[in-house]
Amino acid sequence: MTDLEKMQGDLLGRIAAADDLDTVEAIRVEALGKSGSVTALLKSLGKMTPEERQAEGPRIHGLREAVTEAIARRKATLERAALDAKLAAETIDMTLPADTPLSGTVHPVSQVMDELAEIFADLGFAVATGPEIEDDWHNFTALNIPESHPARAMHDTFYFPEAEDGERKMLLRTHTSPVQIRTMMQHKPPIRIIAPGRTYRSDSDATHTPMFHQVEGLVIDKGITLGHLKWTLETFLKAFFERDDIVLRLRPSYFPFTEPSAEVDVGFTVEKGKRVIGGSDGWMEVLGSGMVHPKVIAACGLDPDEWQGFAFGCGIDRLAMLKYGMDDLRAFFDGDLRWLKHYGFSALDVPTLSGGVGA
Ligand code: 2NM
Repeated sequence: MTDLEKMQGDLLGRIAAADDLDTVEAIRVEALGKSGSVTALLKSLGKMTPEERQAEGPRIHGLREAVTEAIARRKATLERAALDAKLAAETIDMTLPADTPLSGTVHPVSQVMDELAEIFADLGFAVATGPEIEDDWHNFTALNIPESHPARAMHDTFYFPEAEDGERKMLLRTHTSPVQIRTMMQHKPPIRIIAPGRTYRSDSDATHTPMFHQVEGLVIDKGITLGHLKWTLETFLKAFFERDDIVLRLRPSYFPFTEPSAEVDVGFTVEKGKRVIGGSDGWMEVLGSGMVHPKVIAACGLDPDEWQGFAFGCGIDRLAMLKYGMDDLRAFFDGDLRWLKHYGFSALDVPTLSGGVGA
């Protein structure tokens, strides 16, 4: 074995055996540093005859490359192991009590969800939830949105990579309607639920975030009409905005899952340059709604000749902005503590109908 081979074997052995980054760095300095052993060999090339250099050059450069590469690989392995250990050690149990009690605030979205639950509980509605990762049958097909329907493109859906068997196409739910589908399939009517939660669409600008919050409502019973729908929405909006002068305007519209469908506009007035809900100086689109399509009822295994219903949906983030006078949607999800302190609610301020839902 030549001296070079012995040196290389020795260095690579020590690099492989190094069990922390400091040891690897010490070996690097010792071999490749300014006065390192490999560096000295490289310098010695300058004093050789051209013939010697031709023979020794490739061997010395080969040694340097082998050592450099072994050090880089060992460093990467140790860094990955250190990160894995750190991640494993840094788990946080979010359910533990905070050590500075009540220093945080309730996010306006959570506050509005609590208010919705309170108002609709008073009308006999339960809160239903379901998975945010859905399959394409619950998110689209059951809602009378078949494969080729343009509404699928309209929803800017986040799809997961296709599974090997291509069986269940999975996606991030684009609305909370799959919760209503699951409820209709699992429970015998009468059904009265609201489904609040996170929804996802690949859309991002001043008024859209890729994750947003929706609430949808569903009533299934015998003899349900558009009149029940309008009364329910009017009663909800009066309680939510805490005003009696709420005026609704139902405008014919189209959704694949309702027939007929109506866009619900709410009258607003302008106070101190800001639009506030109430009165009727102008109209603002706030909700979508309609009578649940017989095909949707049938897809859930119910007889549409026996059961009818209405459904509605709206954005929770927008409801919060309208009620609490925030004008930048993106600030909702920035996690800026100053914003949270300013717009957040006290954890002790639980919304109640008697105390005012937004007290
Ligand atoms: C909306 C507007 C109109 C809706 C329909 C259903 C279901 F599952 F019953 F068919 N859930 N939600 C619906 C109807 C949602 O949101 C703008």
